[in-house]
Amino acid sequence: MHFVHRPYTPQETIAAVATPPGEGGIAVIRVSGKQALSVVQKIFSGPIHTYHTHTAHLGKIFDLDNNLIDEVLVLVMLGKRSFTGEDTVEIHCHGGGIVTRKVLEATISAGARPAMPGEFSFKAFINGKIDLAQAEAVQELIGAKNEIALKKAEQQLQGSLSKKIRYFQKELFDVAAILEAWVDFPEEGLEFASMSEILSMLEKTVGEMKALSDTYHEGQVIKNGLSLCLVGPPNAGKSSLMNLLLGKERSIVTNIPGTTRDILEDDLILNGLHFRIQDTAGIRETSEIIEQEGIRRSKIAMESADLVLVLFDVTQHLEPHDRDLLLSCPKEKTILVWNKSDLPHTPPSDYNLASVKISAKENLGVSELKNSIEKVIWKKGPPSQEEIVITNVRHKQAIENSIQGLTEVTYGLKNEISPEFISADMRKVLVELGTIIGSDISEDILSSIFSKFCVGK
Ligand SMILES: Nc1nc2c(ncn2[C@@H]2O[C@H](COP(=O)(O)OP(=O)(O)O)[C@@H](O)[C@H]2O)c(=O)[nH]1
Ligand SMILES: [Mg+2]
Repeated sequence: MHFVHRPYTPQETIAAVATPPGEGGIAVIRVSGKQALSVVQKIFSGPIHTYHTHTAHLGKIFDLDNNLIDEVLVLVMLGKRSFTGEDTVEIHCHGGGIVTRKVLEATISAGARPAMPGEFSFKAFINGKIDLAQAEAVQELIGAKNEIALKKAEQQLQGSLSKKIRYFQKELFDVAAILEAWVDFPEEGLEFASMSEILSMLEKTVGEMKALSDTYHEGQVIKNGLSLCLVGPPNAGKSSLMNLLLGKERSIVTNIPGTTRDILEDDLILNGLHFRIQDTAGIRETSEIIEQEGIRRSKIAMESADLVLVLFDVTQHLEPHDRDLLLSCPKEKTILVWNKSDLPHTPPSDYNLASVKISAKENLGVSELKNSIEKVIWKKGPPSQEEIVITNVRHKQAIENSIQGLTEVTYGLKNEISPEFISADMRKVLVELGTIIGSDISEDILSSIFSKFCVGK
C-alpha cells in the first residue's frame, strides 16, 4: 500500500480498531487527538469531559441517530500521559466484527478521521513520547515469534538501543566540536595531545560500533529463526527425530527404506528460538525416479539450511556413499547425529564434526542434541540478557555507514587532510547515527517505516 504521512496535522483526531480482526471477547477502538473527548462525547452516554485521566467508565455507545450500538467501557488517557502524547479515549466494546465496525463508524461520523497504518505510533514519535528505534521496537514486539525475540524487542522499546546510539553521539559531538574549531582557526592547528586523544577515542568508538553491528547475525537468528534440515541415509530415523522434536506424528515412520520422498516442513520452537524444520528423503543410490528427485531436493535443502543434522544408524557401518554425504556436509553448520543408541553398538568413529548420540525411539540424548544445536548457532555463545542486539537492517546499515565515516575521519586526521573535509565527514556520521533514533531523517523514510505498521498501532 502506498502511504505518505504528510501533510501531518498535529492534534488531528484519528480513530482505528486496535485489536485484530475476527471474533473475540472484546475489541478496542482507539481515538486520539485534540478532539478525542468531544468526538466520543457525541456517541457516549456518560459525561466524558468530567473523567479523570487513566480512569475507566461503563456506558453506552449510540450512533448519531441515537441507535444503541453496544455497552462499553471507555478508558480516558489525557495529554502527555497517553501513548500518543495526545488526549486518547479507548472504547472497549464486545468483540464481534460488526459491533466493532459500527463503533468505529460512529467515531468517524462524530468527527474522527480513520487512522493510517502506524499513525498512533507516528504521533507518539512526533510528540516525543518514543524515538524511532522505540517505535520500531513496538512493531518487533508484536511480530515476535519466540521469547528471546520478545525480550529483545522489549529492551529496545525501553530504550536500550537508543541509549547506546546517544552515547555514540555524545562521544562524537565532542570531537566534532574540536574539529569545527579547527576549521574556524586552522592556523592554530590541532594540539598534538588532542590529536592522539581524538584518534584513540575514535578507535574505541569504532570498535564498539563494530561489536554492535556484529550482533546482527544473532539478531536475525532471534527475529527470523533458522532452517534446520535433517539428512542421512534411509532408515536412519530422520522422520522419527522430526516427530520427536515436534511432539507429534508429522512424518510417516516405517521400516521400509525410502518412505520419505519429498521435503516435509514444520515450525519448531527449540531453546527459545524459532526453527523451520525439514525432514528429507534418505540419501542413497537408487534407480527409482521419484526417489532420485527426492534425494536431489534433500541435497538442495541441505545446502540452503542454516543448520544440518546428518543422521546415521549407529549400529550400521557407514557405506562409501554415506562417507561422501558426510564429507559434503558444511562443517560449520552440521551436527553428526548417531541414532538408535538404544540398540547394542560399538562406539562410532570420530569424523571431526560436532556429534551426539541419541535414540529417537526411546527419547534419549535429546537435551545433548539441543545443547549441540545451541553451540553451533551462536558464534560466540548465546546473547546475554543485557546485550543489545541489532535486529533491523536499517539500523545495521546506519551503523556500518557510521563506521565507514569514522574510518575516513581517522584517515583524514592521520594524513593531514584539510579540516573542512574531516569536519564534513564527522557531521555525516552524526547524521547517520541520528537516523536510527529519528533525529535526522527524511519524511520519505519515516513514512516508509510507519506505513509497514498495522492500522491501529
Ligand atoms: N531401535 C530404534 N529404532 C529406531 C530409532 N529411530 C527410528 N527407528 C526405527 O527405524 C525405522 C526407520 O525410521 P524412520 O524415522 O522412518 O527413518 P528415516 O527413513 O530416516 O526417516 C523405523 O522402523 C523406526 O521405528 C531408534 O532410535 N531406535
Ligand atoms: Mg523418513
